[in-house]
Amino acid sequence: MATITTAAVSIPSFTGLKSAGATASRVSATTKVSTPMLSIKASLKDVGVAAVTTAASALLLASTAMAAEVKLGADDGALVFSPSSFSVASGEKITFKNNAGFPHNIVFDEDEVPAGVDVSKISQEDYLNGAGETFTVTLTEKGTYKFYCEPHAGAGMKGEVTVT
Ligand SMILES: [Cu+2]
Repeated sequence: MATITTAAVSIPSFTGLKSAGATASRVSATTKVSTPMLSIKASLKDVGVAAVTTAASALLLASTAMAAEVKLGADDGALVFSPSSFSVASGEKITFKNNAGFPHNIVFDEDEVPAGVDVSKISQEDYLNGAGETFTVTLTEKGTYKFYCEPHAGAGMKGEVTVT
């Protein structure tokens, strides 16, 4: 309950800051020439707004960084996962995306995942056939997972992800 209350309070206050920013920008544009004092005030507000905007951008970047994208087939057409070895944080989204040489699939090896992980729940055995088609999985158990693409494993399409 406490969490819900906090969210309900903080979201409107952030929206309030944003709309105040929009107003400040308009004031600045119309009053700069005639009233220096107002102009300075407006500029100060703009600085505050800029800081808020930067914080929002940083948040956006942080959330983008918390997701891994793996190309199925390299840009040069090689039958590989790209990258083929990477790390993610527990709970981070991993998106596999058809890039070249499809169809592909993503099969986690039951002998090469942390104990207790059910590979049938994290694998995508049905082929991804279309350009840009994606499969997203979230791994929570820490450790190393190995996976491969069934049609291309013989050609070396194998990968490894470490969940930290
Ligand atoms: Cu493949």
